[in-house]
Amino acid sequence: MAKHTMNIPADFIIGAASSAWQTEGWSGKREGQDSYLDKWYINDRHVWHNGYGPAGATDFYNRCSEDIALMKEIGLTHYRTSINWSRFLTDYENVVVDETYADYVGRVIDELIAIGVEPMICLEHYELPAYLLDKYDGWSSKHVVELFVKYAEKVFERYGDRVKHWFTFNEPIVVQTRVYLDALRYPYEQNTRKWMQWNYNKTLATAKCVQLFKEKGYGKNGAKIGVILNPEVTYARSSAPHDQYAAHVYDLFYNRVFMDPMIKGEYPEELLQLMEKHDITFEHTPEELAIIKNNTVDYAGINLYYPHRIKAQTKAWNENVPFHPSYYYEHFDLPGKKMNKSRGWEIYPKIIYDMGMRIKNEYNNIEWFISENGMGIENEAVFKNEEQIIQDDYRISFIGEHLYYTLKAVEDGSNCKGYMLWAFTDNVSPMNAFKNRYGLVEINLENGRSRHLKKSGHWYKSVIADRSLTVDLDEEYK
Ligand code: BGP
Repeated sequence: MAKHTMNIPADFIIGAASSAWQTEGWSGKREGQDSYLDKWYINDRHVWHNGYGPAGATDFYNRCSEDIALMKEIGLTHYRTSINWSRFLTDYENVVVDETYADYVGRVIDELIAIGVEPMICLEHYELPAYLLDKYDGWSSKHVVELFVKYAEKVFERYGDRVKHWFTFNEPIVVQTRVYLDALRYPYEQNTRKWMQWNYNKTLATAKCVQLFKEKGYGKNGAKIGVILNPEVTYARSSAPHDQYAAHVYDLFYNRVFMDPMIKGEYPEELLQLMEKHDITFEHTPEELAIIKNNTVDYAGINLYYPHRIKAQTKAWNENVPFHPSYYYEHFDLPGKKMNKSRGWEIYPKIIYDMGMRIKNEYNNIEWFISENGMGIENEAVFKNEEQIIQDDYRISFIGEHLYYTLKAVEDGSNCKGYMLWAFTDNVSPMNAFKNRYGLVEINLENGRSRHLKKSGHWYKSVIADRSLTVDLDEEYK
């Protein structure tokens, strides 16, 4: 173990993130305003840990002022959340705004600004209206792309004068990967071609929102529009060509499928060929590709949690099973890896540095920041001290090491502007609900969802105040 101290640049963001559906709860939600997630929860409550889900969440809808006061206490510079598309409108076709919900969003934004916390707003964090899934098959439909852009316009009109950080989607690949590629979630349909169409339509929707944002001059006051992506830092098991190729293909299907068109304006030729070969090419027009080309994002938030280790696929493909990218790869289980056993994710902080260098070298050193990174731990109550404060030293080490590698990437020239923790308070995860806790602030479910700073909350506060990070590292990666 060696101690390292790093200075944190004055303008470097140290914030925390969350989303609408994972915090708000259903208070005030009207009939017909279910999101896709609400519907999944309603249909399949048994898969949600201990029955908790979006219904109660953290009750942020009623307790936002309390949470914002805690943000002030910690001194966050930025806070990201989403606007719940399914609740922002009462009529998705004619984009009729729900004034009660819109007032609440405005209040959250104003209260954040008033205490010096910069709001960062995502237009979608999986909150696709269930109505649009039922009626148009969700993001399969170009009509839904148009409705999303109309919704975005309503949002920009309302809050564009004060919000400086906009994002179209959080992790646009996730819903369709779980639902249509791997059929792990409601409505359990395996359809690789549909997966690819959703991927494409979300890229198109992002480009159209960027276009609108520019045309209407919402960037004039220094505001920016980007996207939050979750590229998987991918390492091949070995240097052998077959493993290297497997990791390369994995990277094309899961990372470059969004990073290339959204940041560089074009799909990788090799990915287009693979899609052609496996008959999963998305429906598109030359005009749409031109919109994508001319409307890349201003910057990107990158969510990074753990590395992905890949080896070549060795089993023969069952011809009766439709194509899946795992035709080319298998996951590789690295012996001796450090684990967060609660979540089942490997801990390897250098992913942040490696991503930083990749963005610098392969993505025009575009402005970016860590938009999510964090550690979900089960049964945190056992770590309470006599004063009932959770002593989450494991989280302090986790954040410290990851922040260290973020700052190291900055030092080595990557255009990284910040680090945002997932999450500000404990909140609801898809299926895992409140099982794994991520927050700087505990939500005590046994005590009316009362809020309590954890040790990490106090530590984060001192890091922000001192603008300096001191961390013990297992080893120095060079
Ligand atoms: C990211 C999502 C978040 C959050 C986080 C933690 O992928 O953007 O919404 O949930 O992961 O993962 P999980 O909740 O599955 O433990």
